[in-house]
Amino acid sequence: MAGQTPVSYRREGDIALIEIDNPPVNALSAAVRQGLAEAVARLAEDPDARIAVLSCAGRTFIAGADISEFGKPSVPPSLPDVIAAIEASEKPVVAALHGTVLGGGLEVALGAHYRVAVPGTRMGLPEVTLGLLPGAGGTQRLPRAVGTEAAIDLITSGRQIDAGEARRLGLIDAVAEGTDSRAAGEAEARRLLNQGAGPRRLGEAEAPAADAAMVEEWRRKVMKSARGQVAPMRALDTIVEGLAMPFAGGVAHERRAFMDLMQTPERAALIHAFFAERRAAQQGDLTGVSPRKLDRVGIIGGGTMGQGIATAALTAGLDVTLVERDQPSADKAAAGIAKMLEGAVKRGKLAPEARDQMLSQAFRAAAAYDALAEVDLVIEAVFEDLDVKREVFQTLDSICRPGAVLATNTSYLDVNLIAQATLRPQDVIGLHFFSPANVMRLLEIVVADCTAPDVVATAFALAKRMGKIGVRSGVCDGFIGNRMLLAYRTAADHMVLDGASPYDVDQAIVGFGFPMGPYQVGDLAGLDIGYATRQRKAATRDARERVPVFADRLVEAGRLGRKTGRGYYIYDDQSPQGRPDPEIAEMLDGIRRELGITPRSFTPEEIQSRYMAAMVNEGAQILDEGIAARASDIDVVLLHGYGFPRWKGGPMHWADAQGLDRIAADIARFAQEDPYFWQISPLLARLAAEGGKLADVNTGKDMK
Ligand code: 3H9
Repeated sequence: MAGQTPVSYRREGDIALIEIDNPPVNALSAAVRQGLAEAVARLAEDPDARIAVLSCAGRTFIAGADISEFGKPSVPPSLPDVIAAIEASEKPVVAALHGTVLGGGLEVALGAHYRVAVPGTRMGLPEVTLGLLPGAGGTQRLPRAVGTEAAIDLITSGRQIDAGEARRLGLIDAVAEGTDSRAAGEAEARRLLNQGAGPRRLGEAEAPAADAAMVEEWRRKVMKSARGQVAPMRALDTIVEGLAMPFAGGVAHERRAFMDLMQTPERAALIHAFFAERRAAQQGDLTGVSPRKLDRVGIIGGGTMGQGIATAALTAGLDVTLVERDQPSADKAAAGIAKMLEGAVKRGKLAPEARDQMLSQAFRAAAAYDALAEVDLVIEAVFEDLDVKREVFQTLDSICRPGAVLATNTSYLDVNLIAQATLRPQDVIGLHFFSPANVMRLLEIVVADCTAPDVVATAFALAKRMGKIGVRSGVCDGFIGNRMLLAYRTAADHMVLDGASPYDVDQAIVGFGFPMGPYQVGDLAGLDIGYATRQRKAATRDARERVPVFADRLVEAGRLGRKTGRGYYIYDDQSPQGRPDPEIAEMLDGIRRELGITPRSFTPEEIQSRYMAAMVNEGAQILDEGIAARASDIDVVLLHGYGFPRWKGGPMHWADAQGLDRIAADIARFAQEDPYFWQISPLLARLAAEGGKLADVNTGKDMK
């Protein structure tokens, strides 16, 4: 209701109940901060209140500051002031926690005098994952609650802990029974009143010691784990430096660091990534469209991909029938799935009983397609060959019940041609999972010409149920991700032909922030994959296209990457992660001589700018063609499927931040050598000329 505060104050006997109700996650918007400040003032004036319980309605206690307010002018009261007022209260305040108590939410709880949580509550200070550090006293109050080392660990990693660990660390006073956090808070308040307990302020507690050797050790760890980022190290320094000051000085020091980080490109990129991931599911044309029934899933093909998809579906609580060509293959796939589930049990992600139940009741592996007659959705994950896939879909058409969704896991092929193999193309869609499918969060949802809206909605519902991020793509060779990959990989191959070594390229790309360079990735995936694609396209190749002859020669020499112990790198006991192979340089010299190329050197910066320009140019083209609905969807694909460094936000965000005119100028320069490859996307050229941004382009399929 307009004008109504999201914070309520009422009393039960001598206990004041302050409740925040600001769905969906009780973020600390200006109205919540104002409401909290008023509630604390009212508590002071209320003669009948002796203690207060602060709790939240809905699914969670406060999940943090309101991220959507970042970058806008700040509206008083500030969160540090509100928390200081809570802490200063003469009447004790008990924070009653449930859900995910994160960031500013945990800082509010630390400003309260006592903390109690219901089982299942999770807590953390995830600010570094947004390029920030806790800016409302967290860097100074948390160490006073749990000790310096535990605080450094939690703040520099941003990891969440459960109520049990929080209790052991001393972050909370008790884990209550039941699910009602307010009732738990009231019980704690009653107990405290009976004891005659007064306020207990972390801000008045003595600062814990910060052992120099321990801090140095953490500095080394953070340097390694947060390579390329500024926030985690700044957070560490802020904790330690602040603890050497009186509390008020430490908090002021923290505030300055928080404000500095607010201005960084890293903060903008990470918050962009956060909202981009959530925006991907918003599809304007699906408003009011209900997904189809989705309980039983069929999977065709029990290779690594089929096994991963089956594992992800089982873990999501779906019933799974996997079909292989014969019973021994079906049994082998079943064993693989059992192993993957066992891995989840070992990592503590799955209870052994749940695993047993899945394998005995929710899963079966069969050798005949008839087993799929009654499933709601079939995902085909067979060999990547159009004729093979069309045949599979013809069979499915004759077997599956009407209304079943028929999905292909192809990563390149034309989903329209696959759909046309059936008499129900409206039921056909692409679901491109990434390997290992039980781990990778990305799912490209490939919508073909005839795909019905409720089939698209079903695909998004599946993604959500599996805990994956579904990104919609139109049909084209490679969809969003693999099409981009081909473009930047080609730019890398051209540099290698012209004189760079694959090791120079990998190093420069790792230097940019990717976990691996393109040749390391190739070795890991198997070089035969790219070879097969090149062979498939050889007949229709344009004469002006430069062929990476060296890549073909490696495969023809039996060097397929890690699986054969040799690819671009040598893999053996001495160097399991791979070491450069001198034979590669010789081979490349020979090829350059054959092709009449005079080799030249490339600086890391030039390698990065060519690689990125190719990626951005292809992304702009994908956007212009409507294959992706918005630039942020492309960013999500690259972040979650291709190792793009999250703290740079994704290629489209990165390009906007660099300035598109700069990238367009780079492309124009590269085009002087190779006008065939370096054709600038008309959209990119136009935006660069107009001073526009990729982020503002919308092909009209989404809501925002
Ligand atoms: C901070 O606190 C700084 C302070 O130290 C200092 C300040 C001075 N703000 O993820 P979901 C929206 S930094 C605004 O789909 P789930 C989200 O966009 C903050 N909006 O649900 C989505 O909207 P929509 C530290 C937020 O159940 C909806 O809520 N806190 C915020 O899978 C549902 O979200 C964090 O970093 C927010 N803080 O996961 C926590 N949070 O429906 C960030 C969520 O329109 N949040 N929304 O798409 C999360 O990690 C998850 O959202 C959470 C729920 C675990 C809470």
